[in-house]
Amino acid sequence: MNREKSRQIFEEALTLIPGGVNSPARAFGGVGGVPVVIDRAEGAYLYDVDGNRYVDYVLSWGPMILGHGDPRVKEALAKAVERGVSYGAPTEAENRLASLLAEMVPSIEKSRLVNSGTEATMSAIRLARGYTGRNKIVKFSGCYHGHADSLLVAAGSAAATLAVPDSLGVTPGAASDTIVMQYNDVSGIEELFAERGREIACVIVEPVAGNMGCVPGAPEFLQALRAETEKSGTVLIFDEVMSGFRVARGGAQERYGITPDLTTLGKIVGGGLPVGAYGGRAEIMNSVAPLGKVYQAGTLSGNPLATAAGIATLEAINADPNFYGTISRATERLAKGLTTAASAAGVKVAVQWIGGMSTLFFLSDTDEKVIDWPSASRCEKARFAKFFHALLDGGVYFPCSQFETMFTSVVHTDAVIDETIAVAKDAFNAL
Ligand code: KE4
Repeated sequence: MNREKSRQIFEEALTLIPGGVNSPARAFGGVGGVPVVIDRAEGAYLYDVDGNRYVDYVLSWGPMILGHGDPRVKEALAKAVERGVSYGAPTEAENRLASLLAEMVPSIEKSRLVNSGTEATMSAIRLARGYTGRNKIVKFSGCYHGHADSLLVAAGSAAATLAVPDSLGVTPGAASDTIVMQYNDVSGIEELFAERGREIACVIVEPVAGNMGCVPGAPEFLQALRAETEKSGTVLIFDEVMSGFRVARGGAQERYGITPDLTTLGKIVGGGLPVGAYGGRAEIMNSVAPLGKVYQAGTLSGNPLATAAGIATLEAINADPNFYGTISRATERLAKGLTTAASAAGVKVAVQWIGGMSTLFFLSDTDEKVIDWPSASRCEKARFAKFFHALLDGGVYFPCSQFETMFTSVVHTDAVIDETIAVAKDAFNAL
């Protein structure tokens, strides 16, 4: 496949932007080679600057659950831009989006819009510390919650791919109040809370982890988190930036039937424009300025274009009673097709999936599934890289890391999935 123009444009990018990318997750660090420079997108497809077409399983790392170029979102944006781009003052649309969040995620009694998932998690942690008067926070290795200082310890996602779990520039002071535990380890959590529960302001967790690849939280693990945090007066934060509106209409908390104290959102909530949000019990949210003494602010928070795209996306989801059935069926077809193709080629894999999230893990000889960061990190990364490039040359665009999650949209039809499986069969056989 000719990608000469991509190569030239990326060569120039390297002279202007660190690593040529505005986010390390896009740098092909985990797979090698030159990133594809995208020209446009439509439906389930990306088109690069050399005119090549790819079935897109990255979907902007999650947001594009309607597919690219949904007419309802485009119309909402066109109307919004006619009225102005940004005011820095209250708008009715912000009420609409906040009420959609409260309706779709009932644990969110009040919410605050920000501009990214990182801002959402950073703010939620500050709020939990301000509300409880405690300093310690708990996160889990392999989980990624954005790049706030206190969270860049044993992070997953790009940091894991770059094998730099602790970022330079994060001071010992910023990291020292963060306790890192093992995902899905119930006894570890019970022991920690027995010993230190009263010190802990919050636990932040991806209820369905997506940043070590797709690793659903075990029900007993999430139930233990809820029980232990309840007992110790610790704030439980479900980071649903990725799983929100993706694994169910009400996110992972709806699927698992567990109510967190705070939820963080991003990606789909902005329909591809920069929106993050955090919200939860009014009693806690009322501690946020200007009502309370936990400060958080943002020039473009609730921006009219971003809220228009977010509202249009959530309303499109709500208009289709079969939305999540469609998404799950597409993911299941993909998972089954990949598993069958790998087995036929004698390649050891596990496809782990839930709702619109999935990951094809190239398992180590010793593992039969991926349940935490240690098992994820034992996967055959070199094999994934080879498979990734064979797919890419066949016109299929997977996330460029074994530790990322694939996403499906409502326009990933059977024909689109079957087209992917045909390419995957050749790619497995070429390993
Ligand atoms: P952003 O700041 O990138 O909007 O959100 C941070 C974040 C928070 N929480 C979870 C569970 C997340 O998955 C993310 C961001 N996800 C990565 C993909 N694994 C974004 C890709 C990137 O960093 O470019």
